[in-house]
Amino acid sequence: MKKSIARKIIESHLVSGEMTCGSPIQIKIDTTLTQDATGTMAYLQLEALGINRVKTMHSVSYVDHNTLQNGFMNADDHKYLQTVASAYGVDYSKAGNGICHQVNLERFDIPGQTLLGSDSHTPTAGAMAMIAIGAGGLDVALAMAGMPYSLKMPKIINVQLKGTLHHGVSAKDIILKVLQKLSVKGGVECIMEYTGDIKQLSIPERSTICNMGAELGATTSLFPSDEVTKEFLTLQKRPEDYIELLPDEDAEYDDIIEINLDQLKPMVAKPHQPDNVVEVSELKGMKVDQICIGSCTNSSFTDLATVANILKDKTVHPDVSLTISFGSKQVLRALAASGHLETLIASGARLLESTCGPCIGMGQSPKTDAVSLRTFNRNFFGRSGTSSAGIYLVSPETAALSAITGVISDPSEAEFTKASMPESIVVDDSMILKPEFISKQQIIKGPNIKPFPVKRPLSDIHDEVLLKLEDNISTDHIMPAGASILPYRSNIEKLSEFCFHVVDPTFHARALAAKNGIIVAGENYGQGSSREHAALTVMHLGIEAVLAKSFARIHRQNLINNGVLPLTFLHAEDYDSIQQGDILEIKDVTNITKDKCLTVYNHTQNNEFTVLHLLTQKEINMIKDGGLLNQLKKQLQK
Ligand code: MIC
Ligand code: SF4
Repeated sequence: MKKSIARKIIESHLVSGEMTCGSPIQIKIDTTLTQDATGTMAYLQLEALGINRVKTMHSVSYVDHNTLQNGFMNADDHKYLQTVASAYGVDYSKAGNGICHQVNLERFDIPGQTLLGSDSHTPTAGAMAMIAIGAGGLDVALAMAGMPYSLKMPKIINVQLKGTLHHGVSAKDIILKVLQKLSVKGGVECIMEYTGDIKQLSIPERSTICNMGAELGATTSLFPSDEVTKEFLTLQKRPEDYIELLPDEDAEYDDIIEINLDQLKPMVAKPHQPDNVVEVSELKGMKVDQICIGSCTNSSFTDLATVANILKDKTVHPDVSLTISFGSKQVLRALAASGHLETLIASGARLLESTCGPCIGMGQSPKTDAVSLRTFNRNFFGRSGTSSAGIYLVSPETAALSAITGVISDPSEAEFTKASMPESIVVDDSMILKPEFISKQQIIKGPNIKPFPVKRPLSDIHDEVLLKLEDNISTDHIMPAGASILPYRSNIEKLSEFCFHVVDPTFHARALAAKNGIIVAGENYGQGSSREHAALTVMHLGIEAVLAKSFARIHRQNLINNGVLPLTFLHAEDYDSIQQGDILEIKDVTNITKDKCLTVYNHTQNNEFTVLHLLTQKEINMIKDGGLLNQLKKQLQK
């Protein structure tokens, strides 16, 4: 068989299983990353596993989400993360060093390796020909403990890029086009492998495309490792990490998609889904209130130097607030050295830290009813912190030009130079602390660090439907982020007060009163972030099962890991027969077996329907034990 790159990497890391589409497989994980907002839970779970130090080739803990602390909570988290990293043999990247995906790309990603990260945009590393997968914190903790990662063998889709990008059209427009074609669930259980006319795309441009593959629901995305990769690694002063990794000629794929770059135009994703994509020309002239440039999608040197080229000798429109967040300290220093930083300051742009910033709602919530243009990857309802605002996702070129004009503007009609990679950069890892292997007693847990909750073993389910939801509910709906909520990521009881808050502010009180409950949802339930907190808070509030038309991959696994049953309707139309408040009984659930459907009896409507659990035997055992940690503890006791 002629092999794709994805197949080659999976094959060389296969621990068990058959590499046929949809079959359960396990792969060896070489490296991991965590970030602070998911990391505290991941390391508490790692501690519970009782190992001495991590068993991966390399693991890094980043602080990039909650950095501008108000109160002691984030600071407590940072100290815990620093000390636990030091105790277990994990590198610790301090706040301000950069966004995890950008720094990992610069300093650690190696072609041909596997990476598991507790952040859904971990596939950014696919730009360096890696199998890089986003997962819940517990899965990452297990990988750090040396256990293989379980997944279903994905379909491998070849995205062939044909032609040349025109002036003003960028990598962001390529991935927005793919999202327009395939939708936010078009990549579920797929790997997107990019080939064709890719030499014109630098590593940061490739990373933009792989990054937003997460919005397709894809397991991961990747590019070959070629001359462009070699140049990038040489610039990063690690040429020894380079290997060539190309697909075999006539490699076999499960599907092929073609994107014609010659015809591609600047694109924009309208509120409130990343696949709600049209050409920028359709919205040309729409007045803009706020523009945010940055995030792990578009904050590289080339992105921000191109922004500076557009802003040169111009000033930001009086009605627009423009912020720029830098991908990393390295990017910021390179912009300073090249003079671009001076241009950005002179234009009136507001410069933020090298962190996620407004992307995760840490500040810069737009004004009521605002139009906010962002170079980010997600525009889910309420994510910005202002429910009435409309978030439009665009390229840095579209964002920068619109910042000057004050209206949505088409960069293919403006004159400017696209920046290329710098000739040289300063490599400075002084903000990455190496582990000192301190004793476990020196791990500092301030009062904000609370133990994580665990579920009781599976028992009969006879509960009220506490919420009935539509399609494409994201983890930002389930467990919102934002500056006032994020400080409680290490305190599930407190965090759960905000569970489903943007959807129904009465949910928390109703769930507490009911003690147990069921959630009913449409397609693609749980898309978006890998935040395990969306499963942990729901579990903490007594939700025993989620019945949905379909699930997003990471969230479904997080539910299973935490003992909550994810059930899929056999006939999607049964969804219509259920009302919020109905009482459902999942018959004989404690005797759940592999490959057998379950029957749900609706006591309120007096009807019955069938649901599928699609669980492996291992997952059934996990659900019966009340989650993976309970199961592991039980095994350790034997
Ligand atoms: C996001 O972009 O939604 C986040 C914040 O980076 C999340 C992780 C989190 O919720 O902590 C993600 O993408 O997984
Ligand atoms: Fe951070 Fe935004 Fe990237 Fe998530 S998507 S890692 S919040 S920059």
